[in-house]
Amino acid sequence: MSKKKVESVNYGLEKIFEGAQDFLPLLGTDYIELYVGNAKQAAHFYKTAFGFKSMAYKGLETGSRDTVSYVLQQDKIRLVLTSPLNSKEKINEHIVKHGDGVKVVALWVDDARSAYEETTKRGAKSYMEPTVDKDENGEVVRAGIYTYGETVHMFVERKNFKGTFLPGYVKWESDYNPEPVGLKFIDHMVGNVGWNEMNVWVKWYEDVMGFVNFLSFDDKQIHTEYSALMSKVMSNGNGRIKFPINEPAEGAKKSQIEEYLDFYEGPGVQHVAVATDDILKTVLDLRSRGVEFLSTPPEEYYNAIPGRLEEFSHELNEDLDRLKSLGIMVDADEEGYLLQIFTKPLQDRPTLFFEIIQRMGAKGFGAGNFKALFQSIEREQELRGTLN
Ligand code: TYF
Ligand code: FE
Repeated sequence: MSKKKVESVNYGLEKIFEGAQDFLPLLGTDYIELYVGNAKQAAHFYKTAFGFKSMAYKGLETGSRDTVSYVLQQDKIRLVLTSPLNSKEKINEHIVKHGDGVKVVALWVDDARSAYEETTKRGAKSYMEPTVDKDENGEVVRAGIYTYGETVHMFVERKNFKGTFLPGYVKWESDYNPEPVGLKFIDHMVGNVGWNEMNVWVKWYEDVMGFVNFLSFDDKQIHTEYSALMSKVMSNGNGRIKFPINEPAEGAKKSQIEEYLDFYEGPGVQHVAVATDDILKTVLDLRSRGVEFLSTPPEEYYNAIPGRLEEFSHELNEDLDRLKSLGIMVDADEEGYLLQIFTKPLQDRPTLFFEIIQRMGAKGFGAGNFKALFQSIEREQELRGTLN
């Protein structure tokens, strides 16, 4: 099984490299923007709990009359928290329908006009035509297309800009600067889509974005005694951007994906996975700051770990008892192992959550942990009365 996974990894990326040219070269994730009910308080939460730093701001003081945005940063990760300042602003509709959630997954490009043209001519629905914002620090070109639900990919070209974040923002200096927790960059971002829609979006990422299907998990692999889902991981040509896409599958009880779709009222971003190179420290810090994680897998799960690592002849650098005491999970494949843990939802609706991941050579998504993970999620669903 793992053998097959590795082959599909190589096949996918080679297909792109052999191809004439990547029509959508992506340099990385630029930022993630959440629409939230109270950006000021959300910014305080992401600083205090997750160790993000104040970076940039726009709002009434900078002449932005209708919206306010706080930009936070930790290493390569930029998080933008945006709220409306009056009832007429369109953002209200998004918040009323979806609650707090990810509106924009912005991608860093060298040429935003070309990215927009190449994707819209392949069928992408436009969100924003190429737009140039300027100030004394230069200019940024941005253009946006819709992906699943009301979620948007914004292409950001910032090669002629030296300022803070984007034109129109001021540097946000704060006297309150909690220590970072060691989050480095975004490893992947997962979308939940509707029943039987996974392959529609797989095709969309192939046709419109030039991505390839890098890994697949069907409901025979991803299920517990109660619920099931299917997932396909899409990757861009250089492998920097990975977007798994989930759809619910029929099970004895309600799939966690269906619960998400009910509460988000449609497709959207389910989780953002952030990489650390010291997950023991990161999770200890996060827990001490009040971040809540899904329940720790049972004894039997941890008893099986040494065998799983031995199967692939990997030696665990971390102390298993410490991993267990923090609830961190371990998965292994031919190439190495990975360590991961999942937060509870970060707002009252059971929608968006974070994953903390440390890759020790493994390129997978923790398939060996799916069962234990989904059982932890089901324990939460049970408490919420949403398993039926
Ligand atoms: O991104 C992934 O595929 C893993 C596993 O609802 C996962 O993090 C898959 C589905 C899900 C939660 C986690
Ligand atoms: Fe993940």
